[in-house]
Amino acid sequence: MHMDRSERNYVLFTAALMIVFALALAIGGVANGIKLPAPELIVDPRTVATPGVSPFGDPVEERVREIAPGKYEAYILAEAWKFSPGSTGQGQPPLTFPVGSTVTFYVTSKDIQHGFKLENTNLSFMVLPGQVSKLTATFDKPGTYNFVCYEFCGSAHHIMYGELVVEDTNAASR
Ligand SMILES: [Cu+2]
Repeated sequence: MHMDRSERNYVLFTAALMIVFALALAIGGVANGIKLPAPELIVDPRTVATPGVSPFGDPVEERVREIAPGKYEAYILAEAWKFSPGSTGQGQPPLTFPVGSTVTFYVTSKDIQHGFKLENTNLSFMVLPGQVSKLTATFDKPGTYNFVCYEFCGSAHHIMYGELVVEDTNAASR
């Protein structure tokens, strides 16, 4: 089969590019430890916040729970335009953990697509109605971290943010 030289070059270039992309994925996943959030659970966005149906229906103060010493679960419900808990600007309690805690976040939306991005960390994931996003992180530095919705979700998207406080327990007991 005759193949024009420039066409062959394009085919070779494309094949080489795919190898480069595959390597970049492998390096990103293995060497840099990038974890993709998997949909943990499929839920019905219309009922997910109903008490008794899922942890997202629990009283907002009880959605952050210690499951073992230093290990926490946080169930955060996103909606236009707040995170519950977390959105202190809209009357929600902040997410509070002692320093050194390992936290597994479970986040879902009860209306439209939102995002969850914790400032100054690599913690970032999309929040979709109907599925629960899950990601685990450890907080070694005390301080207040803000998190924002990074998917445009309507007229008040810019006020959709929350606060995560990592408390310095050593300083408190001194
Ligand atoms: Cu949003």
